[in-house]
Amino acid sequence: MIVSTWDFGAAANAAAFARIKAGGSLLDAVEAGAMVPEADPTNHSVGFGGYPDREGYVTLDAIIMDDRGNVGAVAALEDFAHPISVARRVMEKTPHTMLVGAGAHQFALEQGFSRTKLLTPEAEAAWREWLRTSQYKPVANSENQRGSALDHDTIGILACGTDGRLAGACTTSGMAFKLRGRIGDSPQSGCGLLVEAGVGGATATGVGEEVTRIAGSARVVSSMRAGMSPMAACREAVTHIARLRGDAVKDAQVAFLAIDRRGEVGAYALQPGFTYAVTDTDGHTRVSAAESLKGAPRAR
Ligand code: SD4
Repeated sequence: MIVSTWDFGAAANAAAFARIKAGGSLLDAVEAGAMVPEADPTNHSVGFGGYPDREGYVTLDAIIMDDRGNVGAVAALEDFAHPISVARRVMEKTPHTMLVGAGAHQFALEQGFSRTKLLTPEAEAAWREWLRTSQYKPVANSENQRGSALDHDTIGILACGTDGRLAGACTTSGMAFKLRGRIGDSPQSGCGLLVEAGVGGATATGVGEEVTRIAGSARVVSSMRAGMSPMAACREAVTHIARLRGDAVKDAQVAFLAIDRRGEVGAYALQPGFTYAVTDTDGHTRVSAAESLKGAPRAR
């Protein structure tokens, strides 16, 4: 089973599924899946074509992990189109779990990755337009509204083998027009992503600060460890954020997607509009709308 966030998860799942069919591991699969939106210039907040920070720099965050505590991540990485692959090298070639900024950049070069200009003319134009007002107001569900000024399209992808083994990846350029140096939940283990052998995995999307405050994915996995279903665990984490943050999150989107070791999938969001893609063991994909605290899912 492969699950991933938002409508564009369907294309990522297809790449991940193909990788497994070709004999790849679960890690190979989630990396291949994450690379799809990273390479897509119409996706304005993963990899190439991502919206920049408010200084005009595209900075990328990514994490990859298996279910045995092997983790690699990069944050605030510039000039490389596939941060997920650099994150995997951090996991496999260093004793560390995360490299950031200039050090991550140097490491990527040393590992043989080629530099790429990430700021596309379209993203630059959106940034210049944003500079006219410089208003920072994240828009809920902009992931599914291509071209909106505050587009942000994180992909979190989880794969569960027929033997219950798990792997996950999460990659993003973060919130559009963020402060320079800002790092969200996505590359932080236990925030944007966590997978644990014998339990399951969870990933998050939406306003990363709200996820980081509660170590959201770790919370979802803990709830599943304690016996909750993936859906109940996601709902518990969202409810906790709403209770904790009140009015501060009234217009924000935060969503969790989880899978347990048996392949049961669940998701829950703060606002309606969060969608996720599920690919089953036969390779069939469906995109579903998650239930939310603030109302019914939008009809699809
Ligand atoms: C972040 N959580 O950097 C990411 C953004 C995101 O869909 O998920 N966008 O805060």
